[in-house]
Amino acid sequence: TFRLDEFLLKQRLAVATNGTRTADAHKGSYGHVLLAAGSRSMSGAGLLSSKAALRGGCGLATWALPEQAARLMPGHLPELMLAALGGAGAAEWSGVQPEELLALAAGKDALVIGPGLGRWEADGSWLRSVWEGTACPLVVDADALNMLADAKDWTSWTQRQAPVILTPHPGEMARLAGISVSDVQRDRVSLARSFASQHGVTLVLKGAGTVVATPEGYVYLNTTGNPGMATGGSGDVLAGLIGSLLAQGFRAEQAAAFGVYSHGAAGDRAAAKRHSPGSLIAGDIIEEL
Ligand code: NPW
Ligand code: AMP
Ligand code: MG
Repeated sequence: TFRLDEFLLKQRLAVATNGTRTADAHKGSYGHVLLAAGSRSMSGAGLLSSKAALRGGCGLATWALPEQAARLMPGHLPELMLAALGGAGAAEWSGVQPEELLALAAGKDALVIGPGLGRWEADGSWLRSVWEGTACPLVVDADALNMLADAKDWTSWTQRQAPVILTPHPGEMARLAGISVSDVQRDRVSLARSFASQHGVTLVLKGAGTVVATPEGYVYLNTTGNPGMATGGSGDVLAGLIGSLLAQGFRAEQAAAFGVYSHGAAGDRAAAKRHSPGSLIAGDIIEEL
């Protein structure tokens, strides 16, 4: 049995949020997403997020990454714009000033931050500058979630006008909430609901049966996805997809719920094409979006 504020994410509900394109559409009609993602050893995370963003339907996507990592990337995805930050010496995000990213974020419609970003000393204050300095709707994933968890004071950061979507897997959720992974898994719905309302964020608690919880206390339970998606980069794909939907003007609740549903559905189609779900890789999910 479900409460009146809980919904199952099934096809009819998801399709209701899937807009169609008008005949006179142009790329400016569908938003510009900025992705702060990837570093020298994890450039793939940034590429997967950015490609998923484009497949998610945004008009334009710009992938920001440290200069030295960007040098390795040209040509990998010609549809994508690249922003090489931090100057010639910057190999990692620790060499990029938050102000440089903020300048790039001006005028963008959504910012995805975290996949493959890496960690460094004082990264909590770096993230705070970005969090408080941009008016963009935010998707916070992966390493940026760990920065948030380490910055014990993030709940006192300036309240944002634009929405925040956090996309933790159970390990990241455990760090954020300061509890064990088994405690996270014990009652995922209650935890997601109370965390989202307490912190005024949309929370996507990933894993089998992803839970989406809104600041208002609504909960969506996903019905798509499969264990073949337990493979490096799956979550990076989801972050880019949700950012793409935000950039197109979907509300945070819609972007999270529809993103989660269609990511899982794409994973299910990809798994069906393979003889073994174990052979599924994250790029296959993107191809099915
Ligand atoms: P375990 O292993 O079971 O004890 P981390 P990450 C737990 C980038 N990537 N249920 C798990 O527990 C990401 O974007 C780059 C229960 C372990 O403790 C990040 O920037 C790629 N527990 C960075 O790597 C491809 C679960 O969480 C911990 C769980 C690190 O991200 C790969 C692992 O999480 C990757 O996406 C579950 N369902 N899921 C690339 N190609 O560039 C996870 N845990 O330490 O946050 O590491 O998720 O790999
Ligand atoms: P990440 O751990 O950040 O790479 O995210 C993994 C992605 O794959 C999330 O969207 C998960 O919900 C999904 N996923 C991983 N394992 C499963 C599973 N056993 N069943 C369904 N979805 C899964
Ligand atoms: Mg991840």
